[in-house]
Amino acid sequence: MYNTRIIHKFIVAITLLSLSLATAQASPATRLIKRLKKIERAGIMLGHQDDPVYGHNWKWERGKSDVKDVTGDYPALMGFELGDIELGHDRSLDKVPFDRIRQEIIAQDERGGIIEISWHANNPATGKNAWDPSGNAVKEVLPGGRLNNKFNNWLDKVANFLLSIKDKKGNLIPVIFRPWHEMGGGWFWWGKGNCTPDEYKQLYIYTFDTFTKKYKLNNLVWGYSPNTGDEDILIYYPGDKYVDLIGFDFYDFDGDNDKYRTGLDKELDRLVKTCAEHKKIAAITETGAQRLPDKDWFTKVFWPVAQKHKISYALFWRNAWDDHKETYLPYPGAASEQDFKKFVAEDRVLLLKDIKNIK
Ligand code: BMA
Repeated sequence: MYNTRIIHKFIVAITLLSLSLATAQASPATRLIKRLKKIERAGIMLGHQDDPVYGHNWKWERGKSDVKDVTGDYPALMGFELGDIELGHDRSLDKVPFDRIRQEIIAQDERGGIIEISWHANNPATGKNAWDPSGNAVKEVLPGGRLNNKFNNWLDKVANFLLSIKDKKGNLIPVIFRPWHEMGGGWFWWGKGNCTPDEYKQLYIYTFDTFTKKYKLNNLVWGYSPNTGDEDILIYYPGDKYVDLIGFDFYDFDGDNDKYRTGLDKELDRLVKTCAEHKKIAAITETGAQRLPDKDWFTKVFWPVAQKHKISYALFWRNAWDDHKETYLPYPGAASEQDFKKFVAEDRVLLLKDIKNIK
């Protein structure tokens, strides 16, 4: 009897030890994927783009956030943007210093939050911005194309930034990375009409292989992030091997709440189904009602629909200080401030405090 108990304890100890060794050895990305799945059971994370660097009527202050000013807490997830880093600039296309972005990524990780990264890369064929679709750029940046060297140099700049985000112990900080997003619209050089679906897939896979093999980046949770529409959302899907998360970008741009509600419900339905079939995490990777025209939008438009679906997070787009059209979350004094407080008080809406202890 005595011996059996000792043997049993020994087996339990060995099992626990090997489990913790496995966790310690797992890559930062694998650990983040596991964590996202745990958090998903608790609810939907609130995300906000560029949250701690500027807001509706302020910029560059440290420790400030429109979400925190209204709710008392930071969003669970923060989005950051790398556009213009490929040109060797010190600041992003939204004028945020990349050093500051690095510091905020480290701070968000330290406080137990999650990070998502987007990249509105300039058009390598024309030198204009991401929204210039001309020049056959996708074909030209791929191996054999005349812009392949230039593009490798751009990837090098992005990879080096992603290799520079380390915690105090020197470990790479895991982030959700969703390159070449909204490819189903025609507005980006990597989008519909400007390359074939096959060329798009090659672009995504080339980026994936370069980052994971050449630069050994093991801290990226890869997001495939189409916009919405009637087409199959998997037209440009590079394959299960290259994707951890699928999320769409969908906005309430024209104040037509019914259109947004119906669209969101339909899109979430098919997203969640697709993610279940492909064993991927589901998210709304960009959303919001532009200019916040409706004071009850969060509890009357967004939440009644979003709460019906199993998704990891909803990332609300930025509150630009210099362009008030770009306002997607309330700031102190906004008409929807009280409604937003009600919304975040919902048990299944997660702020930083709700996730920081879910490891
Ligand atoms: C877009 C707009 C732009 C911005 C870009 C990258 O959706 O908000 O003003 O420059 O994202 O953040």
